[in-house]
Amino acid sequence: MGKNRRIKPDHHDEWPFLSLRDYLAYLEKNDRLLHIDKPVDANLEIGGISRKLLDEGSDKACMFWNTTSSFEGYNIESPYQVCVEGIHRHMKMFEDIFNVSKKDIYKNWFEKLLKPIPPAMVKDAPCKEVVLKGDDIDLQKIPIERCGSKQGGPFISLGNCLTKHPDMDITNLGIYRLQAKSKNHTGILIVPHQSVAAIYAKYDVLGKPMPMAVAIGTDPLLPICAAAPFPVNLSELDGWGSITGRPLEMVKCETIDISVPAQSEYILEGEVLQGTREMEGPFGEYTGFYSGVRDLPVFKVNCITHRKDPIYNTITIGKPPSEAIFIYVFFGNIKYIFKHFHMPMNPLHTDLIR
Ligand SMILES: Cc1cc2nc3c(=O)[nH]c(=O)nc-3n(C[C@H](O)[C@H](O)[C@H](O)COP(=O)(O)O)c2cc1C
Ligand SMILES: [Mn+2]
Repeated sequence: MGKNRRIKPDHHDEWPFLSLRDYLAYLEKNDRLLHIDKPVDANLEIGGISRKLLDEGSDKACMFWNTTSSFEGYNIESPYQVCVEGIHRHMKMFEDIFNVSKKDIYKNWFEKLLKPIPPAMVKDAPCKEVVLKGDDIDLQKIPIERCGSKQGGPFISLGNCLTKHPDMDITNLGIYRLQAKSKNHTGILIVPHQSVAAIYAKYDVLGKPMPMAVAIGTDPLLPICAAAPFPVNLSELDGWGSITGRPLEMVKCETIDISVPAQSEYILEGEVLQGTREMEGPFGEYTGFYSGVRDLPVFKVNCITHRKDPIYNTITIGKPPSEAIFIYVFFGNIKYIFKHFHMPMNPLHTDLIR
């Protein structure tokens, strides 16, 4: 490594990572970024490679420079072919992202969280280099992965979804899977105990769709904050600030009253409709079992903004261990709680304590 590096960091190639590229540059510097130039199909092949790397216990992330589409009969053209997976593949990565050793990770988190740092608005936002509206919106151009052979279609697996309760000036952040169904709409799974479910229900009472922005390809800490069980009155974005010791840079959306992380690779803007349901699934869950097909709400995409040369970020979900489980159980089912209740460390149990 060294002279042949392909990733240019946005700020620096060390902690705190302020963008995906800062982190990828750090991994590359440490010879922990694999590059694959051959065409790789987002339909099952990314998932297959991910499975192999997980089975080998790899601590490397994987860049695919020439991804082909999960959508039948569809080709992905420049500049959309680039995709990375595996940025949370190994415990070592969590140590890197928090800049503490494994044994201090939870202590560090709880101590720092006592001093939340809210985001700061900026004007200069890489995520706005390209703005697409109307007919130019096409989710099928993005290498959205289909990672299970019985999976009902391609799913956006690491979308950082930002919403706002109509009565509170607090931005909520969570990861909810989005099955890409057409150029401009996806399904969304909103599990009833999530904060987003309360927000969606409140918009329903008001008879309005729920505005939502989805940030894809962010710094690696953001999805961890998104998956952590924050109370409704504390924004995950302030939690990000507490860990890094600086405010997260945000910029206003084009079409909705929500702000998004400025350093993101892609932003989807739109609304989750009320009174509409479509079949979603099957999906290979993080428990290792397939969910069935069911009627779920719809996310209509009204604007896509992205960098000039965007990097899509995916994670392969499915039979544990998987990257999804690493992120989800990291704070959701802290192992101390399992110990306390004498429960085995099994993903099937995570929902019991949430
Ligand atoms: C990879 C991944 C996928 C997830 N998919 C979903 C999902 O489809 N629906 C859901 O409700 N929660 C999902 N979660 C869990 C939520 O992101 C998590 O519980 C979060 O704390 C919810 O945030 P909220 O309470 O602010 O809405 C997922 C987590 C991860 C890491
Ligand atoms: Mn929340």
